[in-house]
Order: sequence, then C-alpha cells, then structure tokens
Amino acid sequence: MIHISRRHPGADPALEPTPESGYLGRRVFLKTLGLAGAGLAIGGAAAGIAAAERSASPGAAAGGAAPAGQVSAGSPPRALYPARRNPRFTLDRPLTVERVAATHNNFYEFTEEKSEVWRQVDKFRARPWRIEVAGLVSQPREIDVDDLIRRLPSEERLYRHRCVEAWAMAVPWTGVPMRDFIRWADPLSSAKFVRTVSFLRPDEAPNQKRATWYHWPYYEGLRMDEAMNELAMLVFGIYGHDLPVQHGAPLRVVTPWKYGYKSAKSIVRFEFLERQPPTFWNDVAPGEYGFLSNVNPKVPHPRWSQASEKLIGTGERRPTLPYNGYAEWVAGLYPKKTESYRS
Ligand SMILES: Nc1nc2c(c(=O)[nH]1)N[C@H]1C(S)=C(S)[C@@H](COP(=O)(O)O)O[C@H]1N2
Ligand SMILES: [Mo]
Repeated sequence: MIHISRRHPGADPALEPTPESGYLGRRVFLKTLGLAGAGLAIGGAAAGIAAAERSASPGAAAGGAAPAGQVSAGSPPRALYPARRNPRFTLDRPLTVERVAATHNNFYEFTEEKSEVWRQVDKFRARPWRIEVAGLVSQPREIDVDDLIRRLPSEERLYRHRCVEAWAMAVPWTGVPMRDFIRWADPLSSAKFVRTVSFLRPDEAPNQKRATWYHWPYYEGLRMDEAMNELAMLVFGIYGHDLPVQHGAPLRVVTPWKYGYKSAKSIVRFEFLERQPPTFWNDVAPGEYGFLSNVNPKVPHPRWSQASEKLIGTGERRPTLPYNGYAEWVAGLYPKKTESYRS
C-alpha cells in the first residue's frame, strides 16, 4: 500500500507458488490415525499434521470433494469443487495465470513485499479455524469455518480485482454470497455496518511480530447495503480449490468494485454495528485510504493516478473502469456522483 513503484515480480516465470496447504490432506491423515472428529487438542499432534500437510501431494491438496464422513457432524457432506460457475459474471480480459496471482500478493501480516508473501506463510495454520459472529445479532455465536461453508450455497465467479496501487488481475473465486452469510448471521435491524477482523498470530505471521507500528489485527468493514449487494462474496477457494494462505485462507471477503484492501483476508470475526467502524488503512494514512474506497478512475490517489491499471503477468495497461466495471450492480448504492475513495 505504502509502496507503489515496485516492478511486478509476480510475473517472473521462475517463481513457483507454494503448495497449497491441504486441509483435505490433513483430514485424510487424521482419519488414518483414527483421530478424525475426535476433537484432539492440537499441541503435540501439530508437528505431525504439519508434516502430513507438507507431504500431501499437490493433487491431494487441491480440494475436490470432501470424502463422505470427513465433514463435521451435523453438516451434510457436499462437494465444494468444482462449484457451479455463475454465468452472470463474465470477464473482459483473460484470467490471470494462477501462478502469477499466487506469487503477487498484498498480505501485510506476512511481509510488505508482494513477491515474498507466498514464501513466508509456512508457519500459518488455516485449520482448524473458528469464525465468530458478534455485535448486533439475534445471538452471538462461533462456528467452525468448514461448517459455515457447507451451510451456505457456494458458487464460482470470475471477477476482476483492482488494487489501489494500480495493479489488477482476474481470477475465479469460489465462495458464498455474503448476503447468504448475513441472513444466516441474523443481524438486528439496528445493524448498519459489518466489520471484519483478521487473525492475530505473531508466531505464524512474521510481520505481525516485526512491524509493530501497524495496528494488528487487520480490520475492515462494509456498510450493510454493500455487504448485502449481490457482488459481495465470502471466498474460500480460488482456481477450483481451497485458497492458498497467501490469498487469505481459510476465508476472506471479495468486493470487486472496491480497491483490494477492502477485501480482508483470513477473517476470524464478523461484528454487526450501528456506527461506521474505523479501518486499518484509513488509520494508517487517513488522507490516502477512505472507508468506501470504490474504484474510480477520476479520483487520483494523492500520490499517483488511478486512470489506468496494469495487469499482473502480462503487464498490459487498461483504462480503469468506474466501480471496476461493476457500475451496473452498485452505482445505485452511491447517489452522490462525486463520491471518492476517501469519502
Ligand atoms: N488481512 C489482510 N487482508 C488483506 C490485505 C492485508 O494486507 N491483510 N491486503 C489487501 C490488499 S491491499 C489487496 S490488493 C488484496 C490482495 O489479495 P490477493 O493477494 O489475494 O491478490 O488483499 C487485501 N486483503
Ligand atoms: Mo491492494
């Protein structure tokens, strides 16, 4: 965010992405030991599980159907991949090459260096993972991320992604419409905003330990009408398998009409609020990053133009589209014409 004029090292064909951490691999390992679903305390078992994950073949780790009997009690086993592709969302550009997207990331909890994030995630454990629902809801609760995912209707969508730094990509996300999650969460009518809080684990994310001048954990938020918009997604997969850590495993927000920093990764808590919450980047640099942060070619960042964007991988330049090309879905949310990313 702070750094703009870097080359785009994600385009370097010599880079190989990290193998996706395979929760299926881990589950298969637990099942082999007869421990699946036994609710074992992690601790001593962690090293063995991590080793099993590392040795799981990329094929085994690449998602696919959860074998019957390996989902938590109470959730019907359901194949998550391939998810039905929603034909309403088409692209005006080719998909970004998977390896390019997986090696060019903003994830400041690990490092500020985009080309290095994927190399710094080995200690991070995306499962087991609890999601907390708090604030103005009929009943605050906590749920295992896989339980949550299996309760909601999932689909694949091809979306553009536009970082405020003017790089862009186009990827196939697998996830659930955020509005279905919100209906499940059952907020009170007084809730006008939903705030997301990302993980805080300095021992697993090197920059949380090192860069203590940031206000960890990462916190973001949306207005309720934005979160209820058809476009807003909670994403758990990409390119037909679970998110690798660098893309925000196990669960992240995706709001394609907004600059990328609104799409918070690795979320542990959703809070429903009456008032607009502070956000991480706005607190870091209030003059540069606002709450709404809608993609707008006409409003330059104070330090660079937003008129065009550069596609990672190919380096192609394209004109920036209002709302990143999604005006049809969201322009009605913002009656004031001159609304800017700082408003
Ligand atoms: N928790 C967290 N979420 C985050 C970020 C971050 O640093 N931490 N960076 C944001 C920014 S600036 C962008 S552009 C996107 C990048 O997503 P990607 O790496 O999957 O392309 O994640 C967003 N979500
Ligand atoms: Mo970004």
